[in-house]
Amino acid sequence: MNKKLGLLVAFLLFALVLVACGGGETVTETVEVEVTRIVEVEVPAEGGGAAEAVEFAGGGDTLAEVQSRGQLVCASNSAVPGFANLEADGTYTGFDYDYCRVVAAAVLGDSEAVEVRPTTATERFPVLQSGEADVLIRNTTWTLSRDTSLGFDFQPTTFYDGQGMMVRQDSGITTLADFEGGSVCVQAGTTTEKNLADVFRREGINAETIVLPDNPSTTAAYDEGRCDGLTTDKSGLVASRTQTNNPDEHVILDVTMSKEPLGPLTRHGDNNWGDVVMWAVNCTIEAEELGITSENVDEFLGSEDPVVLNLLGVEGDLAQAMGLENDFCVEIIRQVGNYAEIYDRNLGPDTATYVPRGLNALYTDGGILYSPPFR
Ligand SMILES: N[C@@H](CCC(=O)N[C@@H](CS)C(=O)NCC(=O)O)C(=O)O
Repeated sequence: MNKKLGLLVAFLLFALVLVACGGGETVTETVEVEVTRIVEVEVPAEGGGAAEAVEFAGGGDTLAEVQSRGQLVCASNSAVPGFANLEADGTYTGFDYDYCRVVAAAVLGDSEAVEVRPTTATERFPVLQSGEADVLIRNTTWTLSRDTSLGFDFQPTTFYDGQGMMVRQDSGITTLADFEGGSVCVQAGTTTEKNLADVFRREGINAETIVLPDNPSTTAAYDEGRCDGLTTDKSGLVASRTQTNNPDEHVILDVTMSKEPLGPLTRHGDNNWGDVVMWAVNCTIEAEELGITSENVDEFLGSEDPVVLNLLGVEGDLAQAMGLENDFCVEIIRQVGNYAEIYDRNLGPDTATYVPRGLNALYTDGGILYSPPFR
């Protein structure tokens, strides 16, 4: 381990210990801020600038590592039903988890070759930075500072979200202004925490913010009545509502406090691995647009449409430039499905975590999902 990497790991461990020893249920700004400092302050102290920070955060050849290991280590979530949830039988389910499977299908031809590394909001960035995981797929918002000073690359947004607010139906709260003199539960290490402070400041609302370390404790604190409202991404609120004692007693206000584009992250500096994850995601979106599903993908192999033949690798050798098999997209669709199949399985009308497609519809259906060409 070189000196810089050693220093980084030491600081990250120190930061994690700080969090673990944070004491009590209520914490203030923790690891994300610590990590930001580590990356921004420690690297220049070693004599580098922005480019050094990127190298420091880890380039490498993740594709080769995953292929030789035969398994993808995917940093994700374990407590957000619909997105990434550890079930009672020890298996994972969810939209984000399915995107871990998409990457494994693309790279290894086996969507089940995934080891999930569950992370809280505060743990997720050190886990990817240190190389403990190959990719982070966990309701993580694409922001400038995460993209730059934290040393990541954001791959295509898989879920366009926005921050919302949940309240008890009988609370009488219908707008953010009604929080004057009230309180809100929020999870540490999230964009949520910062957006809330910004919105309340902008609107001149004086309310107490109770910051908790993870999703279960944040939802439980709200459910026990310690706060008047619970705020996170709207998708997260749908998940959290299922975790309350009486979901029907809670409503999600018709308020959107921010933009939260959620998608996979890779380490900055490993461009080829970033391309692999990017085109694996794009495959699912393009397949939906072309009407290719896990059920009919084999029929499409005999298509006469050159666009389909390129996507499925029947013609051309597009994927070889990334070090993948030409049929990587066939494996994704066959084993995991196209975007709509993944969405409906986890967030569709027949699930307990139903979220209307909204912005996440294809651009041809009034949404903003759009894959660049497989050309
Ligand atoms: N998208 C926001 C929030 C993401 C986030 O961490 N949300 C919480 C609340 S839904 C969560 O996933 N918690 C899971 C956990 O701590 O186990 C971000 O990137 O900061």
